[in-house]
Amino acid sequence: MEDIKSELKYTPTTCPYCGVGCGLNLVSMGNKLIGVEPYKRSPINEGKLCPKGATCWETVQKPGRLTKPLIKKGDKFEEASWDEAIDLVVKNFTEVSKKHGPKALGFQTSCRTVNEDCYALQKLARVGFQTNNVDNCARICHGPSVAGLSLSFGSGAATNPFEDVLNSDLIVMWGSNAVEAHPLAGRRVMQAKKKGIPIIVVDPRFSPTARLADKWIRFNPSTHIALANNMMYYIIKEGLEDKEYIKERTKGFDDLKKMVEKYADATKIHGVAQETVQDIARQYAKAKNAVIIYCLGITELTTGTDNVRSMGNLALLTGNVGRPGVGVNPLRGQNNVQGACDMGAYPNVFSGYQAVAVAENRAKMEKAWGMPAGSLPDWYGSTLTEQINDCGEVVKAMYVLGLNPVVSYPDSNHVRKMFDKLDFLVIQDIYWTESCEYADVVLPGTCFAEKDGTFTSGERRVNRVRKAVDGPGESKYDWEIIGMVAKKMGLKGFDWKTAKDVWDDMRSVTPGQFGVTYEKIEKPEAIHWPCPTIEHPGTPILHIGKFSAADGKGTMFGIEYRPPAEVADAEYPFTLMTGRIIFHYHTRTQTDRSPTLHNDVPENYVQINTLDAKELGIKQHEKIKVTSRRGESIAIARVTDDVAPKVMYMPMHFANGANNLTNTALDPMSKMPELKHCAVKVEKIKEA
Ligand SMILES: Nc1nc2c(c(=O)[nH]1)N[C@H]1C(S)=C(S)[C@@H](COP(=O)(O)OP(=O)(O)OC[C@H]3O[C@@H](n4cnc5c(=O)[nH]c(N)nc54)[C@H](O)[C@@H]3O)O[C@H]1N2
Ligand SMILES: Nc1nc2c(c(=O)[nH]1)N[C@H]1C(S)=C(S)[C@@H](COP(=O)(O)OP(=O)(O)OC[C@H]3O[C@@H](n4cnc5c(=O)[nH]c(N)nc54)[C@H](O)[C@@H]3O)O[C@H]1N2
Ligand code: SF4
Ligand SMILES: [Mo]
Repeated sequence: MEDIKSELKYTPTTCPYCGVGCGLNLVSMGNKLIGVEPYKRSPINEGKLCPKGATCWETVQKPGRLTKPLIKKGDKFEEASWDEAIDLVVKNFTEVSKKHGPKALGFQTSCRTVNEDCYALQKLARVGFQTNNVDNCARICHGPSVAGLSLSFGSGAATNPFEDVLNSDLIVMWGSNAVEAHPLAGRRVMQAKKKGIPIIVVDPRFSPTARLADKWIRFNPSTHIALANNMMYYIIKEGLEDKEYIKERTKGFDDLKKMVEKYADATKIHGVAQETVQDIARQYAKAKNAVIIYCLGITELTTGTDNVRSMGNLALLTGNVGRPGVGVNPLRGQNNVQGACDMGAYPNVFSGYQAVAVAENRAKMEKAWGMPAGSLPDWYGSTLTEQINDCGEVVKAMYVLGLNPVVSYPDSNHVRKMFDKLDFLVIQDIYWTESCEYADVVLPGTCFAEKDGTFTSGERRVNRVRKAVDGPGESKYDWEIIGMVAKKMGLKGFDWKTAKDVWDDMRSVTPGQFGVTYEKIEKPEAIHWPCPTIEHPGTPILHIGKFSAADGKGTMFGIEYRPPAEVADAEYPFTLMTGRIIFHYHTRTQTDRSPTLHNDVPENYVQINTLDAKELGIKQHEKIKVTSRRGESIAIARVTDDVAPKVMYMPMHFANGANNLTNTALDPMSKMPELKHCAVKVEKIKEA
């Protein structure tokens, strides 16, 4: 027994799934992972984990891992040496760039992998190919938060830490199913409830989070702006706005006031009775400290940025930003979605949101990266979604690091068709995915358990990721692979030896994170950026006293309601919403390899209302066909009143599932596709 214990190694690290960023210990014996142990010193989760965190070790050393570079020859993939694979990547990217220029290349960065990998890929795009066509998965997640909160508050990040909800007097959860999607942030909300803090959940669906609420507000899908405007109409009518705060700290009140007058009674749009709207408006405005927590119910629509600004409006109108217990907090999705954006894997900014359009920023980067003056591009690069739509015509070669677009992007048939049009596609993943089939080269990276680095959580906390075991076969660190491409091209500034070297490279050009050293984040509470100097303690709460905008003010906007791009009609009479379930993570490349998680939900399903099911003769758990203008999907019917009549809900996790149906229409400001709203019809499957 003693012997076994002495061989066990505990590696404190950060959960690889959601943006809460829980701390955990990976337990290994030699090079084998054998479990997860609570990490009680982590202030985020205090030793507790959700089903995904607790099983994360089960998903690492499983069959199907990529162990060698693969090159497509004819329609077959063959194992190749690293030399051969990297040569081919360099040859094709260089040729395309020479022939068609920097806009013919696309770089797409994962939000699952460490900051160091994200920084490395955007550096390769910019230094090696002078292109800003580099983006990350935030585009189809919280892109509208970055755009909307920047406009409202001057910074696109969450305003307050998770545990701060305990300092609030009212919690409004709007379009967030935190109990399933961010369970350990959900735990803080449950703790707040135990303290007697009231909770309002605004969601068209009776979600597991809605079950926690004191008040659940069901409204018509995707009518957020109408509902928020209607609330603000009452707040102003009853003089409940924070006049002092509006005067001192904000601008735009008159525009807002004029606009919301048109929403004196918007029940026809949002479906909520006026007494209820009035009641929650009063409750929100009168609370001493009220916090709004929101998520993808708000962002993944063609009105995403305006929905986010509407949340900003509510908070500014009532003086609820800039102190403990208040704020507007997007629950950031992936483990490192905050970080991927911070690292400059974004088409218009370098790391730390330094705009590429500003000549001094480019000059500074050119100097730091050893490039000729005037060589970095100043144009706004192509976004993730635009790169896909431009495949063939404009974009000829693409580098996809840790994303599974065939399953996770809208309209899977469209994605497949566009990938087919590329001259050259590189996919760098840890497992063989549905997207790999469309690649010319597949490169084996390493996952969280096999490398050092950092993930930045949704509260801007830079957490350490520590290596517990070696990656399989000939797999390499993702930043190391990117460095190999750069070095083969003869580029300087890519000879990092460790993850820390990459991090220090990033710090040296990023004023807001200069003070976040590996030494300082050794402690479990880590550091929240901004942290500009080595002595600086970090910044858990933003906007105290002054907003981050140039004039220091928060801005309110008059925003008009717009319906979704595709609404139900006679031919496609149902509204389909999509989202998550607690047991699976995105495209299931990892969670489906945990027997526990797989067994809980092995197959695609769809929620349909009892009345609709009755009308169509659909029985509980019967397989049905759901069809949109773009494709079809087979799913098990879950007949329930959790969704309203004519509204359905399908998890996003399954191949040939929700995204066979979804719409590619984009939010004009953030280029977010409408992943959460499309029109479908339902049919029984005829028995043979
Ligand atoms: N278990 C698990 N947890 C995860 C993830 C995962 O894959 N699995 N992914 C992580 C990531 S990347 C993210 S971004 C977060 C997402 O976290 P959430 O956004 O909380 O999760 P979702 O289930 O996508 O969507 C939340 C709710 O939006 C609703 N909704 C609310 N309002 C509207 C509306 O007006 N229209 C429509 N159509 N829907 C609305 C749905 O009913 C749903 O309950 O979760 C993170 N955590
Ligand atoms: N209809 C619908 N569609 C949606 C959503 C929705 O709510 N509805 N949500 C959207 C949202 S919010 C998001 S964030 C996206 C997620 O979309 P994706 O990011 O495409 O989904 P993941 O399954 O997380 O894919 C990440 C890939 O990275 C790989 N990977 C994990 N770790 C590493 C690593 O360390 N290195 C490398 N090289 N690879 C790694 C995994 O194996 C996996 O193949 O989906 C979006 N799609
Ligand atoms: S809440 Fe998120 S970070 Fe925490 S254990 Fe669950 S998936 Fe991991
Ligand atoms: Mo996400």
